Amino acid sequence: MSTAGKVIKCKAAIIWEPKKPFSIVEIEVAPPKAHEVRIQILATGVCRSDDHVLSGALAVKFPIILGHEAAGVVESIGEGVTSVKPGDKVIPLFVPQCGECRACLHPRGNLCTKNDLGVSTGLMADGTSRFTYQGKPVHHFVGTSTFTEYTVVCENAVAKIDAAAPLEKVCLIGCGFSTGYGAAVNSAKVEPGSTCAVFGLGGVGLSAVMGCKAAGASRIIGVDINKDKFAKAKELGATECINPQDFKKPIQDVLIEMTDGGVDYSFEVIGRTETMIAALASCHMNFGTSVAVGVPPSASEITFSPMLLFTGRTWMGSVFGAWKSKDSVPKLVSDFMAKKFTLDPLITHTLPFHKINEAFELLRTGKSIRSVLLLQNP
Ligand code: COD
Ligand code: ZN
Repeated sequence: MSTAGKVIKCKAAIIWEPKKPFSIVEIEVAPPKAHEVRIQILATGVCRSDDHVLSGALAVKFPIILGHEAAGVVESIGEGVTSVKPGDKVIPLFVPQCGECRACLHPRGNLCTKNDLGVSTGLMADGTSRFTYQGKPVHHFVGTSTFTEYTVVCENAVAKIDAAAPLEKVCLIGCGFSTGYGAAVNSAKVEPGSTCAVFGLGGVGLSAVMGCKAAGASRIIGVDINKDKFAKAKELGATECINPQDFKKPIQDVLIEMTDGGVDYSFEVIGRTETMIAALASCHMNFGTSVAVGVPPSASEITFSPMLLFTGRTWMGSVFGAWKSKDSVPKLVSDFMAKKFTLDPLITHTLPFHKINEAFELLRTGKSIRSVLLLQNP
């Protein structure tokens, strides 16, 4: 029996307040309004940014359904939706693409103004939520909310993908993979033969390593305080890996020495102000470029010597790998299907949805790269 137009009761993982575990409860998901899409989520990755909300580092409104790296199937569509239809395989987009704002129209832009990052409302465009628990509204997260069997997103925030794509893998294209890989190929535009340093070898950092390799970098130096991350980084293209704790001098001095004056491209993929400065200082003082991918805790500030920039360095940020999301995600999925890159090494754990708290524990203890939670059998 079709569920279109009806309220769906399903399981979702709710966070009631920071520093508390997820509780899986039955919620009600309202039908999609005009220009909205209701999706059955089948697989969702666990990303550090979700954990940033749990730790209190990212400010949001509670109660909330987190999750932003997922894949599923369209259950029903609201009035006026033309780009997807029920039954389509899709990936929700935490950076939407409205196609009309200045960022969408600019050739280099990708941070569509319809996003709900930064100061988040936790609501749909009409200022209301589609989720309720025992009659009370529950907030959305960055326009996606994927830790639920069903979610509702704006049509701008969903991309139709290849019907043959394995959802339990391509869900990573919804955040981690695309963010890191795009930071190298789109934001930095790494050139063949160049030298790169990637600070932080989590799922996003390893994807940046893959991007550097795909772009033809001849030297890729991985930097992490957890040496257990080194083997995988090397498997994916790092030519050497270093642990800042093994050196007495600052890591930027070590990198400058190792590379005769600094790397061509450095990437900060941790989300700490100290490592942002270290990454900036470790690229060549004149022609080096440093890309900030990690977002530091809300309200943190950086003090640094302007000399770091006066000599010619470039310092830039990168969100969702600078991809225009709705246009690029289907192409990235096609590239994955054509074996242009792999996602398997990034997925260290696959768990049923009810083990969500365990998946976050694996992330916090540094034991996982990416855990993928399965909501049904995709
Ligand atoms: N020096 C070197 N390495 C360090 C240090 C340090 N001082 N501290 C931690 N690390 C290492 C950790 O050992 C770990 O291996 C790695 O850094 C971080 O990896 P993860 O697995 O914790 O994180 P990822 O890869 O899932 O994500 C990291 C981001 C920084 C990209 C992410 O948390 C983030 O800030 N994203 C914001 C960007 C964004 O677009 N957000 C919206 C949706 S993600
Ligand atoms: Zn993420």
